[in-house]
Amino acid sequence: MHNDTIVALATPSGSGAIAVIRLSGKEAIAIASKCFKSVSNKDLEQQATHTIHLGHIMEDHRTIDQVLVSIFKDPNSYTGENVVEISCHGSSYIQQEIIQLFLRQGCRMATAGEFTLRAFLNGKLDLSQAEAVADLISSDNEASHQIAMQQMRGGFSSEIAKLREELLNFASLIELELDFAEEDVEFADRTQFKQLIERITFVLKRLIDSFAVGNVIKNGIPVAIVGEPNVGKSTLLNALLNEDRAIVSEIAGTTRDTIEDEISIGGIGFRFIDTAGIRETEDVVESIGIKKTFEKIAQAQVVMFLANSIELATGDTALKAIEIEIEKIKNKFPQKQLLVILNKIDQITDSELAHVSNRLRSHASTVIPISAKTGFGVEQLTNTLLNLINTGALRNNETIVTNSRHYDALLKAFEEIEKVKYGLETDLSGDLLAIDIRQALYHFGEITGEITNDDLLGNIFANFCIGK
Ligand SMILES: Nc1nc2c(ncn2[C@@H]2O[C@H](COP(=O)(O)OP(=O)(O)OP(=O)(O)O)[C@@H](O)[C@H]2O)c(=O)[nH]1
Ligand SMILES: [Mg+2]
Repeated sequence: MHNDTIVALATPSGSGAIAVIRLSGKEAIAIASKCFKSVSNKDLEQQATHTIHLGHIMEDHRTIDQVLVSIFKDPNSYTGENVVEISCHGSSYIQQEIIQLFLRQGCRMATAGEFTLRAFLNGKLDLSQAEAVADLISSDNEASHQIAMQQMRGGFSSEIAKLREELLNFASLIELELDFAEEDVEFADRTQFKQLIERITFVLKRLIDSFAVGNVIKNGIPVAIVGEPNVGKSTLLNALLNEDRAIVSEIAGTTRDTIEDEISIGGIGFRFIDTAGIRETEDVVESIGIKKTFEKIAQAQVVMFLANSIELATGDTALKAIEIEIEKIKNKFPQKQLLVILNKIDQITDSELAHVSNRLRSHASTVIPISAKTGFGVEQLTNTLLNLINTGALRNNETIVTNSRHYDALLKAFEEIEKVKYGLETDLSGDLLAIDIRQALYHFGEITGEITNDDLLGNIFANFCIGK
């Protein structure tokens, strides 16, 4: 149990209409009460839990602000300790004055994530739920929000905890057999045990596979926009983002550095990367930009290759050159999902368009005609993007792993379970089997926090903001 009382600003720093300052610890209510004068002369310490009180924060006879104070009593609070939340006016000056006052009254400044750490240590949340709190705060689109909420409700950790318990049961039975080694008895039913291992393998596999989707959703799907100079890459970026983010001009080589921005489409975060047009050039700055373009393609999951349909409609030479370019990208980045986009179709005839797209379809499975300038076809493009991303698991509300620490522990648990499985098939002696089971249990425990150490906790909570 922590003896000190911590204080921090829970709302973002800077000024706003209202700010919330939070205290947690044994003395939280007592300390707040010393600095608070209720309008109806109530003594805070005598008030019931989950009540709100209007009054003033005072230092001696000086009034700092008029505030609302909410109190939550141990154990019915976020941290499981006495908690006081003070809603004050949101000037940075007032926030600082109040916090300083509480520090003088014996509070300590909270470290990053310390409120949630205390909630974990007091059994209010398990570790993966605590981590979901951080994800929830940073979620900025529907998909990442949905995943964080699900994890916070405990969906994924309760599944793991249940399997861990069943496994623990078998571990104890097998260890019990060891005590009766002379009698050669079998307490742990091997058939049932094998079935459990099958089930665990299935669940672990599904969770491990979900990480690919989860990771992408959490960080936004990187989409590189590439193509020759002047084909309209920056115009398309602006159309996708719905704002004038990149400079557009008729001069080839306008974009020299990469420009990135994120936007949520259909609830999924996409990170579009506008790149410098690829061409042979003597210009040093431009060639650095082009080198960067290739690096960006390497990082992207989807490559949108833009071509200027006006040029392609002029004849075979231009078409052949583009076909070679497309093949080059396919060879260089065979793993990437490639979309070929025919831009500027507002300037060509329908029959020209039919001819050009037919030719390019033999090189790429998806060819999308658009006019970045008028916005024609951009919606079809975003729909195609959404369909490319396998979000089936998300739509089916399945558990998705987004945290690399969990992923790591799941992989290790999987490895150990495979050993147990092999041990069962080869009639491995009980003592060796028990060791592998214990190892698997260890990695399960790492996820939910049954097994922790200070370094691990320090690492996890250091990524939180102060005041959470
Ligand atoms: N008619 C027409 N013009 C377009 C279209 N899209 C872009 N343009 C024009 O093409 C020119 C080049 O557009 P940008 O978006 O700057 O091209 P870019 O590919 O980013 O060029 P770099 O940055 O130089 O590689 C500009 O004059 C645009 O207005 C389109 O769909 N139709
Ligand atoms: Mg550009």
